[in-house]
Amino acid sequence: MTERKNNGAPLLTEILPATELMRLMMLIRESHRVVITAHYGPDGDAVGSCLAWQEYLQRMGKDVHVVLPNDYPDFLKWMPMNRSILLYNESTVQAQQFISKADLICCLDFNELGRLQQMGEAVQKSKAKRLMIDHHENPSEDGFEMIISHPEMSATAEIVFRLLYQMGAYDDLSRSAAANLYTGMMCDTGSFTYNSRDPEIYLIISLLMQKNIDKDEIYKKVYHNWSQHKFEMWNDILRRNLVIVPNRHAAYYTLTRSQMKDYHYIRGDAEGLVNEPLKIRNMKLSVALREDTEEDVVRISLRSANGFHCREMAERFFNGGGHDDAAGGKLPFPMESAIATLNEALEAFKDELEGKVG
Ligand SMILES: [Mn+2]
Repeated sequence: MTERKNNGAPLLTEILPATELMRLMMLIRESHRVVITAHYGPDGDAVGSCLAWQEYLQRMGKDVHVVLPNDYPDFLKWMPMNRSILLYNESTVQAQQFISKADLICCLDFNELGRLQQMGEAVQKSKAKRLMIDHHENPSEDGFEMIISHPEMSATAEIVFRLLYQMGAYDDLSRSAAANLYTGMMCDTGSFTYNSRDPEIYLIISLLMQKNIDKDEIYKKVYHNWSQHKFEMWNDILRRNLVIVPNRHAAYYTLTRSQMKDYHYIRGDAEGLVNEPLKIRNMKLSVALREDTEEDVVRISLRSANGFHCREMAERFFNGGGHDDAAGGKLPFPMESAIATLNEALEAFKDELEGKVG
């Protein structure tokens, strides 16, 4: 097989027009000390895109630190280079130093500084220029030197790959960075089962696999890595806590701190559970109401299908937002009032929910 170079005719549609590409490359060239960050409650896409972007900037000779607002799930702790990540809530002083000395802060996988929670203030105070690379709808224009926003893309990792590819950095991309990018795309698409219709995604996967990543092993590490407690918790919640509202094609469940304690809950244990009720035929909406383990809030996760889009509900009722079919938000304690708010939301959207399945 001949070696593939990306300096010939492009295989992928270019993500940036030439002028924007120049702007990005100038922004990188002019910076020396870079902080890369992602949203609070980092997921596979957040971690994977930060780490791959870090590798590129390091190769460009920059002094780079990935600083995340708080910890990420244990099932991602095998990811190459993840040990270099600094957590703002645990190493605040050191993190603040990196942030205040940075001349460029790259904000990956989120669309407004509020999504950094406590870390947002430090980022706001820093004199560094800010670059957003993200795929959430409606990016805030405020406070960013440059915004690379592509809500139509599967994951921030896909955007990062396309940027690297267009900048001619594919040949130097390491196996580790390829694994991180693959993990990001896999996690944000439920292993390429949603938000993944663009044929070029599979071209990208092919290009990543040519870096010798083991995609089957990555799947196993992320998804078949459960503790027995987690398995039991999922079964019990679905059996005891799940409420199905058949005429509304909706389902919801609660998860309280005391239940989490019973199941030796660790961060990430409930991730993905909210997708389960959508396996019921014609289901349009699934909602999880989970007491946060760190803040006094009830975190709401929404997933939708069959023609209903949950984002507007997240915005109007749960102080949140997100994608059309995967959104989230939060409400103050207690759980009972969160359930009451959910019932109001179900009532407000009843025409769409009760209507014909799309
Ligand atoms: Mn993402």
